[in-house]
Amino acid sequence: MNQHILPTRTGYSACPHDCPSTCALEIEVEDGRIGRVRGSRANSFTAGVICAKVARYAERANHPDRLTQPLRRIGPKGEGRFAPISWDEALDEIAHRFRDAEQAHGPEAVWPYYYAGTMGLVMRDGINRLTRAKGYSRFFSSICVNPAWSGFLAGTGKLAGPDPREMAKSDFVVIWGTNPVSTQINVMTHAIRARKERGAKIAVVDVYRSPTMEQADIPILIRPGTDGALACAVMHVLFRDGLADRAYLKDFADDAAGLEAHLATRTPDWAEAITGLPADEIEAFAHAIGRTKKTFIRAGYGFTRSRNGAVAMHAVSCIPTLTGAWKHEGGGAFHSNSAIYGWNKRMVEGLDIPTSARELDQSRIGDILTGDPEALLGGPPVTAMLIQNTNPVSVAPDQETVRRGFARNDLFVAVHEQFMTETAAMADIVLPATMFTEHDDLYQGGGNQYVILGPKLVEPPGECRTNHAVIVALADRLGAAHEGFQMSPRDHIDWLLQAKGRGTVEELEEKRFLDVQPDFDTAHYVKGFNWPDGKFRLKPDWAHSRFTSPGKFGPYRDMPEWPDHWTVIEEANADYPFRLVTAPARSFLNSSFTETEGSVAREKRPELLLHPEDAAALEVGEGELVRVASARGEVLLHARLFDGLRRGVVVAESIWPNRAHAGGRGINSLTGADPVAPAGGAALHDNRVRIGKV
Ligand SMILES: Nc1nc2c(c(=O)[nH]1)N[C@H]1C(S)=C(S)[C@@H](COP(=O)(O)OP(=O)(O)OC[C@H]3O[C@@H](n4cnc5c(=O)[nH]c(N)nc54)[C@H](O)[C@@H]3O)O[C@H]1N2
Ligand SMILES: Nc1nc2c(c(=O)[nH]1)N[C@H]1C(S)=C(S)[C@@H](COP(=O)(O)OP(=O)(O)OC[C@H]3O[C@@H](n4cnc5c(=O)[nH]c(N)nc54)[C@H](O)[C@@H]3O)O[C@H]1N2
Ligand code: SF4
Ligand SMILES: [Mo]
Repeated sequence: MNQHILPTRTGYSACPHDCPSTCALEIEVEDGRIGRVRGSRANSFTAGVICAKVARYAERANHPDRLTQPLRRIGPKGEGRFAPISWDEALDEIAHRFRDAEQAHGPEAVWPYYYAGTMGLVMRDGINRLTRAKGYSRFFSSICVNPAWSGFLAGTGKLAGPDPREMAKSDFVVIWGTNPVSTQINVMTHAIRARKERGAKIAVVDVYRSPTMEQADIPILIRPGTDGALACAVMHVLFRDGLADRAYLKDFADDAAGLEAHLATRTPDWAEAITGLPADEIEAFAHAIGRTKKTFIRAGYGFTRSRNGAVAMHAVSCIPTLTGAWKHEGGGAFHSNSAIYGWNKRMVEGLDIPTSARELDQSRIGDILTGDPEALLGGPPVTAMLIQNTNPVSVAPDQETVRRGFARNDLFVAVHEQFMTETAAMADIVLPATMFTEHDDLYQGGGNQYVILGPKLVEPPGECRTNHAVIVALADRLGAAHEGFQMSPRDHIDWLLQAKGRGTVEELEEKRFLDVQPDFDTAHYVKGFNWPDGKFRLKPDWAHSRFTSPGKFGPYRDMPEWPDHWTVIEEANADYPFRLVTAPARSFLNSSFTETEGSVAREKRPELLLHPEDAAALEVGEGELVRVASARGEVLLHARLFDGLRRGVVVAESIWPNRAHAGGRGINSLTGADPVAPAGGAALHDNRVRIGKV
């Protein structure tokens, strides 16, 4: 091949992956391919830093295993044999099978299924336009954010908070139930700035000595699912030792006296018995929080992936209300900025098309595909699917049921993917998808405040097409009408920007990104929280959760009326004496990057972190293969002896494909799909298991 046909240039983009950091990127383009990827210095949140897996993105984008042509299954389902077909044949077949499904059972038999493999607003959400236009079963997204978001909303009333860059101006940074070194590296940039420039201490609350806890000044190591207890004991000490800001509480909280009375029995000793964290460490942690006005709590998703996760998130968000930290620059609690964008999604999602079709729960895909009448909401079976940007046959809980569902011969599945994932391998038709550098899209930061343009920089390999192109082509064949199908991705971006008064796509092209951070008073709730009386809800109204979902989920009627340790978690018992957490692996991103050699080489093999004393009691040695079983399934993992855990707690860093494990079953064979109260979602880190020698 000729070298340097085209000169090297730098393209500007956003990382499209499902990560709160949403980094602004600078990408070298050479000979029509991407090369090195760097974090933008001009973007004050990214601040020139990105994670290692995206820095070596060329490995993923230019990978020889990328899908480049449409395929049709030839062997039996799941065997993995496919033959190339043309795009027209593939699209005709999908349209034909969707029509058949509709004729046999009505439009709700078709279930378009997607998630956040790309976070681009056009490519991710456009599938909903087809769903609405055809009256197909709607998609209730639940797997990731619902416990966290419903928990945060319960107190503040709004999913936003202090500018995440203010962490650098804080005097005490508390990283609670997130592992940013692995999952959102830029949080560390700003936290470490506070340490360097202000001598701030960094506390990390986690259930194992994560790569983030390795860097903490104050490690707070607790048992899984006990954050509510820790938060309550902290607040007990704040009230008891005169560290609560009573003037602030009077103006900005609903019922501080009620909470104080409730917490009287939530002592550090009480919490020690639940969390495993010694009472004196709880006292010291509470005093550090109470005596540092500028305490910034960065609350993550990890600690909410438990059956009591929403209650835990709410309890943590109460802490700055007790201390009044919200009112200080560098103080308060931040979880997500999703409420600050306010896009009009009418064109992208076809929101003006009326539909009363059922909304099926993403996390319960196993129950849905195996015909559970309750999960099907009393409606027809699902017999046809189009899947974009997600890999349920690795990532969905209750994997044994999921795999049985996908094995059904009367289920037609089309998967639009970049790689032959485990879900694509179960499909009837596989369509090759573009990557973010190969299409136009628009991105918003979850953990920051930037709107970023991600323009097409290179031509896709082979016959790859965008999500938008596939949706438009199917709409055409299926007779689905909406203006959004006539628009290009660039038109959609322009429409989204203009509808919100954020200029045009040309203007954004010049600027690359927009900082839409709300002003200080708004971000810090200086004029009150987002309720009619402006008061933070210490006593949340769970029955009227502000989270928009098609109803209430899980045992929401049993939720405690005050912040508490809610015992609904899967406590260990005699049969299943260990608590398992399935924390994300640093070099993978969910199931993405499990296809790149660089990431696999770093992660090595699927392992179970096991306390050496637990290992000794089980007579398990370093590296030995162990059988880990829950009530839902079992998996074989190599034991890695690790003392950064409470005894009785084990961690498996994930998400490896099922097929990467001896025995062919992955970590989600152990996890459950029963919904978390009150807004749904999966308790992926809340599992009781037993461990045995193989
Ligand atoms: N490298 C990498 N980055 C990722 C991802 C990935 O898979 N890999 N996934 C992306 C996605 S989709 C998301 S949503 C975000 C999520 O990012 P985070 O907010 O960081 O959430 P989790 O990754 O689920 O878990 C983070 C930490 O929570 C801890 N944890 C688990 N249970 C408990 C508990 O009960 N209490 C406490 N205090 N801690 C607990 C885990 O041990 C883990 O260290 O990360 C994104 N970034
Ligand atoms: N045990 C356990 N299970 C978990 C978790 C956990 O912590 N533990 N985390 C959960 C969480 S938080 C999440 S969000 C889910 C995420 O799980 P997934 O949704 O499966 O996550 P991703 O790996 O981000 O993306 C899936 C796929 O999208 C594809 N993709 C990317 N861009 C495009 C595109 O433009 N077009 C098309 N058609 N495809 C594209 C990628 O190739 C990838 O295979 O997993 C959940 N499952
Ligand atoms: S830290 Fe997150 S947003 Fe930034 S490059 Fe890595 S995966 Fe993408
Ligand atoms: Mo997620």
